[in-house]
Amino acid sequence: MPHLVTRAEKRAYPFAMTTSAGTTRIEYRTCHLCEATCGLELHLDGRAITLVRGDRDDVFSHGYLCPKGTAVKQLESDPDRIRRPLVRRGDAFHEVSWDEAFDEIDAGLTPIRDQYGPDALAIYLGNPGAHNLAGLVYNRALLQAARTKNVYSASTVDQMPKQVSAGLMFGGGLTIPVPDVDRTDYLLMLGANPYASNGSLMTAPDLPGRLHALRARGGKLVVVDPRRTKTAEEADEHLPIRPATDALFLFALVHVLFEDDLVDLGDVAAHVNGVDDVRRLATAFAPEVVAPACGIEAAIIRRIAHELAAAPTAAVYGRIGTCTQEFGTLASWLVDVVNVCTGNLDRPGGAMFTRAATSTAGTFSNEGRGVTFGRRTSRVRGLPEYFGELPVVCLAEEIETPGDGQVRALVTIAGNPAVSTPNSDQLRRALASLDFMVSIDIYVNETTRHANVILPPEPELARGHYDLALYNLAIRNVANYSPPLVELEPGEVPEWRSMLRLAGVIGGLGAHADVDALDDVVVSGLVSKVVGRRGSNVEGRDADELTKALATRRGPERVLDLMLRTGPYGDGFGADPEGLSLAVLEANPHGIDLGPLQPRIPEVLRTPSGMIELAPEACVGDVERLRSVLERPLARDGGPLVLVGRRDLRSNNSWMHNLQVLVKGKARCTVHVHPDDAARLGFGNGVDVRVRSSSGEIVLPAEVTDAVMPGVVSIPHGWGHDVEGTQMATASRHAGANSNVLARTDLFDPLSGNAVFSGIPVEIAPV
Ligand SMILES: Nc1nc2c(c(=O)[nH]1)N[C@H]1C(S)=C(S)[C@@H](COP(=O)(O)OP(=O)(O)OC[C@H]3O[C@@H](n4cnc5c(=O)[nH]c(N)nc54)[C@H](O)[C@@H]3O)O[C@H]1N2
Ligand SMILES: Nc1nc2c(c(=O)[nH]1)N[C@H]1C(S)=C(S)[C@@H](COP(=O)(O)OP(=O)(O)OC[C@H]3O[C@@H](n4cnc5c(=O)[nH]c(N)nc54)[C@H](O)[C@@H]3O)O[C@H]1N2
Ligand code: SF4
Ligand SMILES: [Mo]
Repeated sequence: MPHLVTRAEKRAYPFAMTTSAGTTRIEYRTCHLCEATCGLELHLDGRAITLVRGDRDDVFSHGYLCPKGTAVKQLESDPDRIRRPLVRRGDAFHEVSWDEAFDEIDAGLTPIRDQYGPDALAIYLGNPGAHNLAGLVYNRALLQAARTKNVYSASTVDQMPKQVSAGLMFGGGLTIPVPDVDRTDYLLMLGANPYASNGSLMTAPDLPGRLHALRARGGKLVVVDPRRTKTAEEADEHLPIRPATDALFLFALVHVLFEDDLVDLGDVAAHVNGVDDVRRLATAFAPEVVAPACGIEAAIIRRIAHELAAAPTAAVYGRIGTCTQEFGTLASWLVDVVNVCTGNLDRPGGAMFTRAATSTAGTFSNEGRGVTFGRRTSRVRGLPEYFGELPVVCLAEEIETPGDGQVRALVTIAGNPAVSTPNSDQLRRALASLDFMVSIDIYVNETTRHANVILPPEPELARGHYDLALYNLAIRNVANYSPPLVELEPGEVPEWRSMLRLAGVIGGLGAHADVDALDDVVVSGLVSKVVGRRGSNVEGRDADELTKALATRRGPERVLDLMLRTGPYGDGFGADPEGLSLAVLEANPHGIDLGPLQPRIPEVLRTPSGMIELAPEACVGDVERLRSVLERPLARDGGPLVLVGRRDLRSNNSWMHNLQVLVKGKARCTVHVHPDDAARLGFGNGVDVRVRSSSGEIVLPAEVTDAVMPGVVSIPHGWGHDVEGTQMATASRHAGANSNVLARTDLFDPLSGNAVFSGIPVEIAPV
């Protein structure tokens, strides 16, 4: 256990100083805006943020922050934010009381459910919910109350392929190894741009600094990306790759590792099944065979394989570019196949498993049950469920297709599917046709404008924060809790309370269910589970005793305290007086560093065999499909141009374009086109072009640049704010165009149902 600040020391916080404007308090809080979990130093005058700085004493971020972090100030005070519940009458929204809002919801949802059954209600959970304690703790209660199979989330436009491959290989959908960035000698990074995005499925504040340090200590960074990104520019080597061919490239690496006798499983050797199957499958993917499709020379592929094998430690890391493509699961799988084959899985400097303070998986003895998919299927297309949710590429058709089980009502929480998911034109029509819709959100935007009722969360600073999800994927074991910094004002309701009240309506308890009683049910369920769990640090203890010990807290904090205390570093309610609890985190406002990652195999594995499954059946079965792309023509040989996305440092998917500080300057929603392609198509820089796919078309300015490889065009997602009926004045003035009008619902990764954003065939012509 590291040194913990004592309670007495804690009383020194927050210190205050007086300014002409009043009293400025200094408080510390983890930024909730991306996966990097930076510590912020906030200067507050009453409720107002007067200054945002990086918290230099934060145990993980050491003072780093990005321009979005400072924009918390503008976000909290944005005049367009919804502060009170809204009810739509015709095209206009009206503020109502919370009771009126819930009466409206009850009157709208309950008859639909009574008449058509639970599946008539769909639920869509968006990305900010993964950065929000309320969402992480209470989404489940809502889903349990709903009992609908129509559960959708941003996961199937994001990381579902990695969850599926991790589930198949290691037995758990979040058992995802992360690159040990701080100790590795060699990092091969595919489909990620942390200089813009600050890391994903790899929680690490200041990745630019950490990657710089990697190189400064003599390590090597290789970036595989169709675009020359900032990360690629900062790397030792950039390998432009044709979109959606990562699995071919990775298979070729595996091919060379076997062919040249470089495979060495290292310490995990005794825990690996399927090595021979992988060897056999890789024979078909010699570098010379895949090189034309990938656009990477065979000699380079061979060299990279040798470098990976020779490096003292190395890690392969793939992110969104490797997931949102038609071979997302294969690519995600092969990333870890290479990690295993080079002996880098589960060793310092390689790809390792985090041991989060709230984790349960792998911290107790348990027979692995592995993962099962397809327990339910979508009604129209029969696509299988993954980890309890259906692919969001099915959502519009489930709303639009008449018949038994048709979706007639929708709840969205912290999501903007109208912009963030494929075929936006179709989804827009579908949303408009719903009988009833409820959203919990901070804006009237492209999605929530269709809602009958919108419920706002409390201000960010009025709630506690703990990155329950992201700390599971951190490159160090860390824990940091941020308490609420301001009081709720009359009329403000915490998001968790709205979620439980909504769960009450959906579960048939009416509009006025006792939220505190529902919360007690949630907690008693969790307590009885953990005392019944073999190997837990409170196994066999009296549930009432634990519940009493938690009684001073409510809501997400109570659940978090339970998770911390029964987690791998927990105090076990007295079992280990030195252990973690929420009180200990409260006394440590800059967080607690629980140390570098430690090897966790075999304890982390939950496959039925208890082994790493290097050749899961589902992946093996998909290899033939991969071979078929070897025959596809390239753009220069008459094949289509293909579309990829891109992210910008001052953006956050679709929802931070209403902040002037982040959108000012040159318009960023442009299509990047390589000079050769622009010349062939006959247009120049700055010209408006029409980009068309089989699902729709958009018009936006061309930016001719060799930062994108020939045959590939790039458009950022999350734009297109020029639709009627939204209330985002700044975003509307910087509208851009919605690239997901071009994304198709018939293009997805068949192993995970994940949407395809990389490699969509498009046509471009000047307007
Ligand atoms: N073409 C293309 N499309 C993509 C991607 C891509 O790379 N290319 N990336 C995909 C990825 S990785 C993701 S994660 C998805 C995101 O997909 P979504 O999560 O559906 O969309 P966001 O744009 O993140 O919208 C977040 C919503 O949450 C609201 N919000 C913000 N804070 C809060 C809060 O505290 N509480 C509540 N209740 N609401 C809040 C915002 O107003 C907004 O409506 O987009 C995907 N779409
Ligand atoms: N500033 C900012 N930060 C963000 C977000 C944001 O919108 N803005 N979104 C957050 C979210 S929700 C997520 S999921 C993360 C994502 O974090 P990252 O995964 O780092 O996402 P990107 O920055 O989009 O980088 C993806 C890269 O993949 C490349 N690419 C596209 N297709 C392919 C392909 O087929 N193969 C390969 N090898 N590369 C390909 C793209 O050119 C792009 O440079 O970022 C998070 N952080
Ligand atoms: S990198 Fe992410 S967590 Fe850090 S300040 Fe920027 S948005 Fe916040
Ligand atoms: Mo994401």
